[in-house]
Amino acid sequence: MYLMRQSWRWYGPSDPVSLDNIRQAGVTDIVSALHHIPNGEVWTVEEIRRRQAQVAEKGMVWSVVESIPVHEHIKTREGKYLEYIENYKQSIRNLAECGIHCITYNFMPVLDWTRTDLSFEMPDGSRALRFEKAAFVAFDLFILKRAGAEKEYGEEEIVKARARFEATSEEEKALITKNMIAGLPGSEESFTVEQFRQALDRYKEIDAETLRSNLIFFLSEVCPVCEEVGSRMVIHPDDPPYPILGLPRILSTADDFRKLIAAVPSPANGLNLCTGSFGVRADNDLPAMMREFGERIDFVHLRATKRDEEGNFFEANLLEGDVDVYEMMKAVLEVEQRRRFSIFLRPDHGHQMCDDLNRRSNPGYSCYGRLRSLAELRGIEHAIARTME
Ligand code: CS2
Ligand code: MN
Repeated sequence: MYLMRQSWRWYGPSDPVSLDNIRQAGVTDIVSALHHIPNGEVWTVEEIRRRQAQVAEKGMVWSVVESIPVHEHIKTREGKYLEYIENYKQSIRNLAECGIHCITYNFMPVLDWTRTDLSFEMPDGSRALRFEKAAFVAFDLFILKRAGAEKEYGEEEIVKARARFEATSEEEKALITKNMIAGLPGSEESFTVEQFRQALDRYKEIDAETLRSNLIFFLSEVCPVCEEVGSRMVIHPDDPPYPILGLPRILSTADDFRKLIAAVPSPANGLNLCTGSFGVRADNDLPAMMREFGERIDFVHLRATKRDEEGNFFEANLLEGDVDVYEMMKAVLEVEQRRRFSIFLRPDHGHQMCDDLNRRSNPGYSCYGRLRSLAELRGIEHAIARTME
């Protein structure tokens, strides 16, 4: 049987969760990135080997890169984008030389994932990440004061956002601002409000079709290199999976990925199916996407969000959200047997729980919370696999 490769994101030596702990969770494969190398620069073989050795010393393998960040100039196709693409190719070659062939990236303008609350208290006392619509709209309209923003919201949304803003302390406003733009770990960028406005401005003339064609250009450059060295680029979906702050979005639905394959059919053009990100939209059928795109999915993020009619969502306990984890795992197992390939699968964000609550951790990347998810995933996989024997 082909079972998942039990994977875990480790930010490197500064990650508060140690490799010793990770190993005890049953993890075999590490997902990591060289976060200390500035966006756009080449990852040298020497730096890659250093990280690999740290992981190998603890009996695991660095198998997946998450992510080589795509420089903003590549997304907007301006400035030194050609040079950054060449550097990207070189990083792909260097990684392949070290035996690492699965490369995650995203093509979200300016921000990686976005949440208003990084410490939302659940009824059981654990803490989750949350996107609160009214707080988000209040940030956009009354803190960022983005020109034209009010045209993008309904009347009722604006009324709610104003009430939310007026009832919010200065301290909490500062916190929401920080959560929105101070850069989450792995996003590599961090802004002041003024810098953030400027960053958004660079996308004024870039609509979704332009952004998509910039992605297609980027892929048509790097995919041939991947094919040469046997690697695959797996794109992470937009989070949340719809336009925000006037920014275009191009990887929020199954159809978005269909378009991408039609434009760049190379087998190196792959998908990182993140159920937490895609799952925020009720119209994304995740197991169906797994089955349809399975040949191109080498890496899966398992996480479940819970949404409501107002557009809020929070990251729920794995088995209590909107994602049908059982159906999803079945689809993963089917694809694995069909392909004769073990997919890298990691718990995405987890709650802060137990001793996580007494420690600092990267938002979403606590130890116990993810351990709980991984344990549940292994149980589900085990049970399904037994019925398939
Ligand atoms: C991650 C993303 O924490 C997360 O949600 O899945 O930050 C992901 O690493 C990037 O979008 C991939 O480029
Ligand atoms: Mn994800």
